[in-house]
Amino acid sequence: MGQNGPNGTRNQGPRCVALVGPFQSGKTTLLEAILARTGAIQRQGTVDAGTTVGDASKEARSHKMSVEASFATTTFMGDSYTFIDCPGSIEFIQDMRSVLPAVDAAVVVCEADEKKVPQLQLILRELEDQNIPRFVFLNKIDKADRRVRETIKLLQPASRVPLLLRQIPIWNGDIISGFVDLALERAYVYREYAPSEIIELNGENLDRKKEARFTMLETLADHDDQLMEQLLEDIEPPRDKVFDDLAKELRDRIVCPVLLGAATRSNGVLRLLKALRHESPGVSETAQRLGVKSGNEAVALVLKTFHTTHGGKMSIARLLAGLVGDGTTLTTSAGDAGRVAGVFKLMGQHFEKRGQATVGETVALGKLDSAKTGDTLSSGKQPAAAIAHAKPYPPVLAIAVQAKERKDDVKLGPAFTKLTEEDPSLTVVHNAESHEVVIWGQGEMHLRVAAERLADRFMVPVTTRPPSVGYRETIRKPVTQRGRHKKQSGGHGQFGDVVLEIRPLPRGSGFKFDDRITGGVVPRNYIPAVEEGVVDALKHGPLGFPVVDMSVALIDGSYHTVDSSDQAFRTAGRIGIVEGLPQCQPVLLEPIYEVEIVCPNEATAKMNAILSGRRGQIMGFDTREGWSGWDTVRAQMPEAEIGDLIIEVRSATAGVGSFVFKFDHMAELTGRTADQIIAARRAAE
Ligand SMILES: Nc1nc2c(ncn2[C@@H]2O[C@H](COP(=O)(O)OP(=O)(O)OP(=O)(O)O)[C@@H](O)[C@H]2O)c(=O)[nH]1
Ligand SMILES: [Mg+2]
Repeated sequence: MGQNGPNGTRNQGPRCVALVGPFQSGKTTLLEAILARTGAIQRQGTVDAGTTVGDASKEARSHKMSVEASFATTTFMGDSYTFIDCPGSIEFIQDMRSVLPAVDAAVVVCEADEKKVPQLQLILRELEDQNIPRFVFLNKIDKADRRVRETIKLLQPASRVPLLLRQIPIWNGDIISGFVDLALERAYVYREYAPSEIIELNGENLDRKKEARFTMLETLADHDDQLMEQLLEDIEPPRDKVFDDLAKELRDRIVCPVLLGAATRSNGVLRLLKALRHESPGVSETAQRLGVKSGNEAVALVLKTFHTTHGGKMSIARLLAGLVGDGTTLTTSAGDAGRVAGVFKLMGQHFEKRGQATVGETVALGKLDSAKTGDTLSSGKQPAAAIAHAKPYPPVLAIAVQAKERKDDVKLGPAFTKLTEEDPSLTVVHNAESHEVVIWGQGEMHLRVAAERLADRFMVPVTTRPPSVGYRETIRKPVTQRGRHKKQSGGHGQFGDVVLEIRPLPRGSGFKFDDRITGGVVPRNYIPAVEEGVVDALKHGPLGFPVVDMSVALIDGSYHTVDSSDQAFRTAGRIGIVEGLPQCQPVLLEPIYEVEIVCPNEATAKMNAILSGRRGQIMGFDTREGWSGWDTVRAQMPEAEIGDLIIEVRSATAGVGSFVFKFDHMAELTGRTADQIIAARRAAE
């Protein structure tokens, strides 16, 4: 037993705690309150004024929302704590997923808002899957207009384990003026920007406390027979025993304790910090959870790669074993080694050089070129096995980007590398056919911020537009066409002459070339050139798109002993196609994808409407496996309609719906839509 707290919870080393939760629930404000309360900052800033540590980046300030994880280290009662303020928007959820493996606990910042329950469920699911002990901090209690117990009932379906109310509010008319801590059995009144004041509990509040405390103990007793017996026999369990149970059941992730507060007024913050101090596990338990052995060899997980404008690349990492100092050589699991150039303390965007870091600390490590978000680093001779395995969610939206100024073209490649190192849920694809560089990401804001970051952080201003769709064209009718190229220019002339039989092929066949020349009317050695000319002409059909699903047979032709050449036959082949295809009833082909949407089931009907509005064909519904209250909708729909589908899906699902898609087949497209696509293509050329 530790002397300063139950369950030996003192001296557990530096902690690392993630602040997570639905969009705009108050995480950044809570971090601000924690930093102010622990003296790391002089004054509590606000998100609205753009003065917080968590949202200090230019992008976060301009959108008034968190768009990446930010880190701040502070000291509370002699212990070091690093808090990670995670963005709430599902579009930026990868930043949360990347840091979770290495944290000791998460504080899930919530509010009493029905609409945010699906988001809460999504976040809790990540914590549950990664086995992270978690508290709920029920924030914005200053705005509460319903009983806290009702709020818990509302939120409970989002959690697989019981939400354990361990504080109840004290109402003063319509507002909450304080709270009772059910474990401590003490009552407090809130004071603005100051620790709450202890008050005497009496009358009705005393009765409510007894009842609520009993409910809390009953839940704890579900996993503690001795406590159950005490409750049945009406024996008051000792306070230390209750704290031990709270800590144990939190660490075993079988309950999720709920604390109350208001981050803007710094209410409930001190109790939250004390709960973290006494009840959350420390680094040794976290290392054990991850299978990291303690010892002299350093093992660290990179929570985020960050490219500072002046200080170069930083790897923000939590040290799970050993020590790291200036000059320590660290190796990634893939075996790439690098030397640490500087260890830095974190305070949002601010990095401060410091001495070596010890186990449990979360610091920035300078200049590890080959390390990136999610990597496991070690100082041992053998690379350590990778700890984190969370693969990013598949992307759902794309934009094509171009450097605003040509001179910046060369800077784009390195900027993309940095961008995707920092955020693995972004991918960059070069489309050779359309000559476009396409960034794929998790939503509109995610991509907008990526483009802003290219400009602000990596100094390459870009223009963006929707990426082009992979249209093709094909033919419906066969034709036999001569292609003749004859040119007399001074001395040496050019002569090539071919007859091509052009035929449609079934969907998905691609292109076939046949040589059916007899009697050497076109000499062998020119035939590959004919094929080249044909293939070249097929890149751009009469409608403006690559031509597929057809065959060309070379059936006849003639040559000239002096004037014929590869070049001349190439041209003849091309002419045959250019003149032949328009007579073959060309038709547009559009890519059709199979799309699988997941959404809370109250939105399923809306998904139907969205899909039919986008030329989708619904293939089936199902309940989503392992997700109570969610559905899966399968459909086939044109690529062009998937383009911005996510925007509609998100707005119909309070931000939580998503989908995956894969190419299925090409389908003929005629009529007005086809005419518009062809006209747009012509206009663009
Ligand atoms: N009334 C009230 N408002 C709060 C409280 N905490 C935060 N807010 C407000 O809620 C809004 C969102 O706060 P943030 O701290 O940015 O929330 P967040 O969870 O960090 O948001 P994202 O990171 O974008 O998901 C701001 O306008 C805050 O002022 C609170 O305790 N009471
Ligand atoms: Mg925030």
